[in-house]
Amino acid sequence: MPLKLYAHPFSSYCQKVLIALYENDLPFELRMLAPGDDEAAAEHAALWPLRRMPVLVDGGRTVVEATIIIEHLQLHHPGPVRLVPEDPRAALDVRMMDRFFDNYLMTPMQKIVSDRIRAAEDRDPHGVADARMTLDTAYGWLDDTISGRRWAAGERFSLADCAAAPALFYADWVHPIGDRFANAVAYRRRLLARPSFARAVDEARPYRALFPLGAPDRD
Ligand SMILES: N[C@@H](CCC(=O)N[C@@H](CS)C(=O)NCC(=O)O)C(=O)O
Repeated sequence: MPLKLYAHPFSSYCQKVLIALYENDLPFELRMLAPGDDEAAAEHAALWPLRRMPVLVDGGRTVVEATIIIEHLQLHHPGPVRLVPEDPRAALDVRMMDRFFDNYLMTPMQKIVSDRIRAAEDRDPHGVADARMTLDTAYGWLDDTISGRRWAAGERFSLADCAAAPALFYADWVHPIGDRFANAVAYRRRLLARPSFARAVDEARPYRALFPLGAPDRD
């Protein structure tokens, strides 16, 4: 039975998993969660009442949370690119960086985006200002940490880079890194050049007009 992924190509967390699938050329069926597709939405809600995407269905098993989906793929569908190192110490470094990207780049980036979708009277300017401060601090930490490293946890592309790619991509759209942090900018550029992420970015291009803050004319 093929892997089935409930996802949308423009979603950052879905891209995180798409990168992992593309890295190892794993075949899967995309069950697209497009606005207005009530049937796909109902299937998704039945699988995961929290209605977050992506959701992976592998045989009889439903797997949620992008990181766990990638760990699941590593365990049950290993390919030539090992995204979670075998050595537990190295794996811990990768998981730490993965948590960093989800918690301190994805989360504030999503806060800024979701705030823009709200009606003007429901907006949360303090929350958005906090999110921007978190991004600034996270950019600075990343800039120091990534210095001398090719990928997030060292020389090998990993789960942490799957998290980093869409997180940095969209965070820079909502709160530009600018020229303050050259190492972080160069790392973002390396991620964009990675074929798995370049493919995910290309597949999401048709949806750029939907970006609530307006997509910049680059990338
Ligand atoms: N912690 C989840 C977060 C997933 C998430 O936030 N997905 C977003 C899309 S990028 C979503 O489903 N948004 C729709 C919603 O919030 O209703 C994960 O790691 O998979």
